[in-house]
Amino acid sequence: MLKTSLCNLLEIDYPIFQGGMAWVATAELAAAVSEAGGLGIIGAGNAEPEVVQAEIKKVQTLTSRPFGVNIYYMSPHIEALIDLVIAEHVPVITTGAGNPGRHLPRLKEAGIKVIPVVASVALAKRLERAGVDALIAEGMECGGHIGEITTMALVPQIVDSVRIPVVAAGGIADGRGLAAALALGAEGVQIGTRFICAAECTVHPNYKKAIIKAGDRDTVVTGYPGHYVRVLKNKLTRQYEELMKRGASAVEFRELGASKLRAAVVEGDVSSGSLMAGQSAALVKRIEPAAVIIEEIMKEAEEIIARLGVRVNE
Ligand code: TUI
Repeated sequence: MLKTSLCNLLEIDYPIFQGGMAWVATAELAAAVSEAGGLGIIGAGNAEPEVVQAEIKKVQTLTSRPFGVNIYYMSPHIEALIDLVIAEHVPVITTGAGNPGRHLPRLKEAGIKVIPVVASVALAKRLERAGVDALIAEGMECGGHIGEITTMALVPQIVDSVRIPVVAAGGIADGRGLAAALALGAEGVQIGTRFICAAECTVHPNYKKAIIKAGDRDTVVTGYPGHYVRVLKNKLTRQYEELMKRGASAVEFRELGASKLRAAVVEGDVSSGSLMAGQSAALVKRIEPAAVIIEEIMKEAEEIIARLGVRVNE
């Protein structure tokens, strides 16, 4: 059976993280993924600490297996969230859109495993020196806030630069992606978009349908330098393109973007909502339980790895 150092480090059965997506990755989804043997992760996003606390408590009632919380470093509640994950003995945190270095001594002292998302070699090296447990190397194929380097190019560069385990993210939705990530030197994968279509994911059904309908060219990157976001094309993204054409200010972009993720997730507004999704959306074919998704990915990866050894020796 396919096991990696990541499974031992985190005491999980399978080297699969579910992305800690803001608004999307609620307790129901995270608990289902953890219960199925992966690492379920609650997405704190910009939520108030009380809301995140309730989600943590809910996961703890639904599963006794390890889970994580993703801390989005542009949140106005960073300090309170760090206090919260320490107080609640959250086993693992992942971090995004910033550098968690200043919080590491306290988090490590509390015994929390810290696994930051990085999109560059420089930050990967700095965070390894600062003492993080593993890293998620996230390529620009992924949904939401993105860096500039593709998964295929970024993962091996980060693997070569650090000694701690690396998790690959961006563009991965099935067993082929897991097998490829392992070939690049990663110890596991983080998957977001496919888990949006998990039966346990609480997003509006319209959001799931839009992902299932998406084809290869249906995502687009919007935003401005330093703040690029990948979403499914719709009326909102056409409005973004207008802003880009006339060189609008960051303030105008922010105003257009405000509350749009909530509109997609809660109201199912597929026209004016921000339907964050990665380029792997086209690989997502149906809604199915998280446990089935994980089983399928593991089975497919194991078969590919077994067959590859034969194929290259023929
Ligand atoms: O964080 C993400 N993806 C996200 S966050 C998000 S929430 C949101 N909501 C509304 C509008 C915009 C965003 C949606 N998607 N991925 C993790 C990630 N982190 N990708 C890239 C980075 C990153 C970037 C710079 C990590 C560190 C970093 O370092 C900066 C520094 O301080 O050195």
